[in-house]
Amino acid sequence: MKLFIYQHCPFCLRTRMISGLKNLKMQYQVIMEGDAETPIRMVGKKVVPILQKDDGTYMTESMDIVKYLDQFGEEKYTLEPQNSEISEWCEHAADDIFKLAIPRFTKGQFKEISTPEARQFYREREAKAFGDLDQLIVDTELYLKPTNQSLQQLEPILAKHNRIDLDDFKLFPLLRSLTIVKGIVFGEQAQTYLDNIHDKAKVDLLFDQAM
Ligand SMILES: N[C@@H](CCC(=O)N[C@@H](CS)C(=O)NCC(=O)O)C(=O)O
Repeated sequence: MKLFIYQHCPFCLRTRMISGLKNLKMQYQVIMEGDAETPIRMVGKKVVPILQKDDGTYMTESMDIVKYLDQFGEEKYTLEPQNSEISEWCEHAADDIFKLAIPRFTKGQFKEISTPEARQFYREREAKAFGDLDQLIVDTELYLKPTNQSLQQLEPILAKHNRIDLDDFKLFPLLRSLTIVKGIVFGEQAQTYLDNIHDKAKVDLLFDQAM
């Protein structure tokens, strides 16, 4: 099977996470930002992630791909959540997390933006969605403070969270996105959570390019 992804993309990360957790034999292809032709040829629209199954057919929608890939192998990861706290935390924290992570993604080292044209395309795409990206960086404190507070609230929730379930495919990509943000303070539980899933799923964190 083959996954078409952007390296920075939290939705793509969901699919990389399940593939890694399950040790699936997966090929990866990074689509360049600005390359509309490749995804449109496969699925009729410009979107990632895209899974190409072994029979050659394609699938989109990250959570559908996660559930599909969980069918392989013994151990199951897409279990129904035991409580709603993680999902509620994600909903409450996501806006500020994106306002911190997205402008930094546009400056980061990712294959899909490894040419000046692709980076420019990505900056324009995100500016359309999030507004002035430079201003978001200037306003970092506005989003950093509440996000660090939210991370403190996450600690007791993670302390009693002892198995991977569906909500982790939302939470881990959000926390991984925050690893590109200088000044973010992960509590002990969140740091352990990040390290564990990073190890088990073999997906990269972004601390080395925090800015
Ligand atoms: N609901 C989709 C959302 C995927 C999505 O928004 N992907 C972004 C990349 S982060 C995208 O493809 N944007 C369109 C583009 O690249 O122009 C999913 O969960 O897979």
